[in-house]
Amino acid sequence: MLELRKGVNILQEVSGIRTAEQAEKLFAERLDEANRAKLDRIRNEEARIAIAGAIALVDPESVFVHDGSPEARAHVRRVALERKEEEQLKMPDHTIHFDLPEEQARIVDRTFYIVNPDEKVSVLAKKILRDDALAYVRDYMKGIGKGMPLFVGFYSRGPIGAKAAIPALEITTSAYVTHSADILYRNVYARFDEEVERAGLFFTNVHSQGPNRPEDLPNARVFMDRSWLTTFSTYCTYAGNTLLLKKGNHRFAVDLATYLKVEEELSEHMFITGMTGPGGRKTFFAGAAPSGCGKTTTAMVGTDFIGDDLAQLWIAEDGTLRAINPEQGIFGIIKDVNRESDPYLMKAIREPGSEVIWSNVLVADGVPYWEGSGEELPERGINFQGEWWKGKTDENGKPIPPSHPNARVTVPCTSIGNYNEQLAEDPAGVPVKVITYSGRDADTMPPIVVARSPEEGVVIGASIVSQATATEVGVTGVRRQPWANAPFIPGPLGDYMNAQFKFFGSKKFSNEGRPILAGLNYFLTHEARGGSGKGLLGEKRDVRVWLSWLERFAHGEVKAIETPIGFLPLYEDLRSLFAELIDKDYPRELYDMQFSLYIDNLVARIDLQTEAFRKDENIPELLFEIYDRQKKELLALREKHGAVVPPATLLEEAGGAR
Ligand code: OXD
Ligand code: MN
Repeated sequence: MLELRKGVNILQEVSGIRTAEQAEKLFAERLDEANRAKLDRIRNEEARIAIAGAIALVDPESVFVHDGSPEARAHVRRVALERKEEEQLKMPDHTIHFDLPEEQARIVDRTFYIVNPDEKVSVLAKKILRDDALAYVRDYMKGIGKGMPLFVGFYSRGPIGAKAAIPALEITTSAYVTHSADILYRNVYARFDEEVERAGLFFTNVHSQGPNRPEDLPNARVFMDRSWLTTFSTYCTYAGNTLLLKKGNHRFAVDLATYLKVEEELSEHMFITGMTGPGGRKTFFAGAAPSGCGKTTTAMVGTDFIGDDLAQLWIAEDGTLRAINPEQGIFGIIKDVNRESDPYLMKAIREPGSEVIWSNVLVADGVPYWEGSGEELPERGINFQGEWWKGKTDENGKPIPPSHPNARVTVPCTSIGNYNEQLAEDPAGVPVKVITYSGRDADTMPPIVVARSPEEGVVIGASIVSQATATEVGVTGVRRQPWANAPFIPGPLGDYMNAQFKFFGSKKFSNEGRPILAGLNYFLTHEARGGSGKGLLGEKRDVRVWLSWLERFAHGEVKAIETPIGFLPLYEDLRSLFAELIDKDYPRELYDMQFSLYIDNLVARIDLQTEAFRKDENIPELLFEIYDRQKKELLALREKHGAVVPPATLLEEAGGAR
């Protein structure tokens, strides 16, 4: 359930600014003439009250209204340097920002949804009661920005005017956060009122890093008020915790899609990219993967890159699935990024011409370095924990890596060579034909499997499991990661799942427009699949082949083997794509290791998921029916052919390819 405007509006309550008159009085007192004039262009009363409320709450020294002009953008960059939130690097327009050593990722233990009494949230999320959140905001945020500048920014989450785009306010004492927003989001100052009118709502984000001292970090909080579509973020700087236009507002968008736009829209943790197929046709993909599992790399493998992290999807009047990227830049992980696997990104960050904010990498003589770059690293420098030298260890004797595994680069998409700006800016979105779901799965799912029906596709998404990554503080082990969106699903998973079934099963799709849904897994290892080598069975460059096979399949140009878990590719088709696209030999033994069904692993996975989802409430019965059916079919296969069933046997069982 989601009820907007329910309960006390915390920003209004704590700031005492509830009416237009109070807001106007505050502006007259606190804004200089130039900024008051800029703010006067924004007429939406609710937005003016929220902005005034944020000013009264944070109590900054000055207020800067960001009108999106080049001068305003330059001002933000200048203040970021002056206040030492960023430092200039050797390359023009490149800066470095460091987050505190203990805040190198999302602080999931201090991230909460603000809820009203009796409101349920996802079992995978943390919640705080409205009254407790109110007390926190009052006790810790009042006056938190004393002596600091406050930036008021207006952004659109998506191409302005797109059906699924939503405008948002980003109000922060951090010039770095505003600078990041300027790279990652479209400024909508000039059309803010119009966009609020069209979308029917806007998001409000209020942040202050306060004094940014390690000792304040236990008090750091990220709050998302579902009812008032407002976020609060304190005592932190890492963009995943502070630039709540990104994941904070994504969570609200998920909520809106789940409860108020059922069978109309979805809001997903997905990249969007196009592949050029035979005859020059373009086929678009949207793919989910947990943070730190290669979404950015996959997106850039396409010929028409649109986005690397988030997707707003809807069913258009013509029955096609449409997608927009709410962002226009990337906040990408910079580990194992090198010329071979990420040529476009490397060009953008290693050659002049792009604006780049680096964070938490190693800097020596004004040049940033990171692990897995394929370049020689300096022996000394400054990194996320201060001075660094080769061999330096932490207090437990563990070696400190030169750059943090969750170090990032913030880059505009226009700097990426294969970005299709024209399509990415089109409010009509791109037509998506293929949906993929991935995780770091070492032993169970084959590299590609296409769902036999939209419902089975939803179940592939529900069943993602993945190894923890460096994107969340203090998280380890293999975890369930439903739709790779779980950290951003506010309500119960059953509600979200229901919306997924309704959306992908919708009759509004035309035959041509209905997408295929597939699992994609690059992380199978030799060890788990009876190989003689070590580590991963495939390479990053294979991704092009997997996507291209899906492209062909979506157009009905290749046949496949039907199995209990879905359709698998035929060896010959893959072999010729490997040869044609990446000039690589693809031995049959490798295919067999990758595409044999490891029945015990698959059944164990189904059991794990069934048990976990059974503990949750209101999970659609359809999920369990599909698991049961698949399990039965898998056990029958094992009975007949043993625990590991090679694709040739599966083909025979299926009575040929189809
Ligand atoms: C991100 C994340 O930064 O998912 O995109 O952590
Ligand atoms: Mn992400």
